[in-house]
Amino acid sequence: MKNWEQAWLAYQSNKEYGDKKIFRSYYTMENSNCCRKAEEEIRRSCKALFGTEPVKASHRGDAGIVLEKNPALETGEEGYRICVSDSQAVIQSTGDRGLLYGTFRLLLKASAGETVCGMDIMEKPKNPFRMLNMWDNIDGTIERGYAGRSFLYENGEIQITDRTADFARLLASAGINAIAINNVNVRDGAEWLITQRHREKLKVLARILGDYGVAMYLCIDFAAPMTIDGLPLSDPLDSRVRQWWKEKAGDLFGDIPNLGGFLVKADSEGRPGPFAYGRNHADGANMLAEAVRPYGGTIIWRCFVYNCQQDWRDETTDRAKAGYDNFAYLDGKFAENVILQIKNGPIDFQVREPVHPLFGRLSETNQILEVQAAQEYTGQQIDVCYLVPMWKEVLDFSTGCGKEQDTVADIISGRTFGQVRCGMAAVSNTGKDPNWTGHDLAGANLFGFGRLSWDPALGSEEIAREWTKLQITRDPQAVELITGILLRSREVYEKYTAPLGIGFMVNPSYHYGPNPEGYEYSPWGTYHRADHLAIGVDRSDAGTGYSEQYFEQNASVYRNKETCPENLLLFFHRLPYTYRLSSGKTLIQHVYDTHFEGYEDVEDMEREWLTLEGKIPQEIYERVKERFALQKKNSREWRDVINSFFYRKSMIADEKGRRLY
Ligand code: GCW
Repeated sequence: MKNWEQAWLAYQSNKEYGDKKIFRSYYTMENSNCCRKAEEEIRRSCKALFGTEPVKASHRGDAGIVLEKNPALETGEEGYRICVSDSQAVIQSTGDRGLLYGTFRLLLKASAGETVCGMDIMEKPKNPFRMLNMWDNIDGTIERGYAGRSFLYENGEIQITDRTADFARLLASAGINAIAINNVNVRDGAEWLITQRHREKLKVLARILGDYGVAMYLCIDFAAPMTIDGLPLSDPLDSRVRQWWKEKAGDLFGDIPNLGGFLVKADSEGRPGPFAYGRNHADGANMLAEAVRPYGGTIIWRCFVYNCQQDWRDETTDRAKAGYDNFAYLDGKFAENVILQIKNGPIDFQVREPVHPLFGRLSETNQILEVQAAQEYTGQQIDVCYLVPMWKEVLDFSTGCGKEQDTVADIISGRTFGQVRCGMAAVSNTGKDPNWTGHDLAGANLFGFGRLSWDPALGSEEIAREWTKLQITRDPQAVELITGILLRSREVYEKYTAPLGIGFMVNPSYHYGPNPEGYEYSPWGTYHRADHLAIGVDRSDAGTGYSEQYFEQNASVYRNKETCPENLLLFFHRLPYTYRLSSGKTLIQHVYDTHFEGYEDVEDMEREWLTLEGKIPQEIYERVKERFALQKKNSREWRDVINSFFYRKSMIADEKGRRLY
């Protein structure tokens, strides 16, 4: 297997590494599975990095690396302390997973070529849940998958291959500790994952993940009692339904080691849920919570609920408001083992959206922030788009909820309201492609998600740089160049696609490429309502009132077009094309300028990439080169389609005299 097929665990040979004496041998008295995996990783990495086979020392004093539990430390189960002298690295934790995470931290530092001698750190994850959501279907396809087919399933069966453990290693090395293994849209046979039919392989999968400290979650079909066992209904308050889930939970938890619980998409985009019986989301979630409680299980319930059967002529229903309307009033009604999972924004993973207004409102409810590493609306892993800066904006957003620590990062870590079941989840961007993520540079999003969910205070740049060194090259110039591309990629993507927070000008269903009216008259509720004079939906207090779902600190900013951040202007306001922005430019001129610029930026990024030939692994160079050619085509198309659309609507020419069609 090629190094790059291990993504950021590539461990590219570095025989000149100054601190390699540390990696000559290791010592441990621990024998948990996690610890064994840590030992395995030490052997594997040293071989690849330094060409040496470290020995297991029989005396602590002789060893280069020591792994030991230390109950006196305040690391918690997952945290660690790493202390490195000139000749020995001591990794300690109160828990086994902490030893594994600590080992990965030390090894990744060495793999990045950084010195480890003198290191003295104690780190703990800031978020209890750091989870990946696979949208893999049991037939082997992946919903919104852009890196090939699924490596978890084929033809209706779970696949256990070398990739399974490799994936678990990747997750643990980035600090990810939970995974939902199937698509939240549970259909086409995936309903049966919770039956005996798949049990043996499910147990093996759970064990492989568990060895790396990754808890396994299953997405379930809310109507499973009907689908699987022919019950007449799936009303969460019906005693037969409750009993069915209790037995199901007993069966699953009794059999499968390392099962965390269920992730549920209910009453959303056609999935069944409690609404059919006049019940609410708390009724639904709590029923399942009661079933899994005896086993310490958790129910993660998604808040992506809205009317997807809207009539475009209806101007009063605002999809952006739906999440809040469906869940805010239920605060305090959910069982302690229920977590609500909330997308970063109120619509759907657009390149620019405001932060979801539920953050800060749920003071008595566990919550997880959901982001999408899969680049559904951000270039589909054809265009480069490093998402960590966007996720950081969300995490750093001050909700104004009245507590001293009021950012999204504070809330989802439990600092604000004292919750313990909370954290972050990302929709995975992986598949069967040898490099895991299709676009090699998309590896930075998966790694970045793990690192950021471990510690939201890490910088986008530091994560990008670390990832580049691990996965692509340690060559300092190349690292600077690639980091530079990553850091500006989202802004570039934003420039050539839908402007000023308007979103959704994409091709229906597959969501790649421009189509300004692709969703305009559809039932999905994502309208921009452009006419010949103006564009946008007034979501202020004078319009749909969406801005009023925020605490006053933010509501007052959003409801006025003068104070609304410009990159969200068309999300919150309906404005004429002649509206003047703070730069003095008209709105329409801003659209033209950013679209011409965005395309030029892509040309620049491509030009820079081409200078890397011979400096980085050839296969990576070639693959990314190909993607840049496609991105250039895509960005040119976006530029032309968007500019033409606005020109044709407004009939206002470009001030700079560039040709519009
Ligand atoms: O972004 C939308 C996607 C759907 C997805 C849904 C969701 C899994 O287009 O494919 O379904 O969101 O998050 O549930």
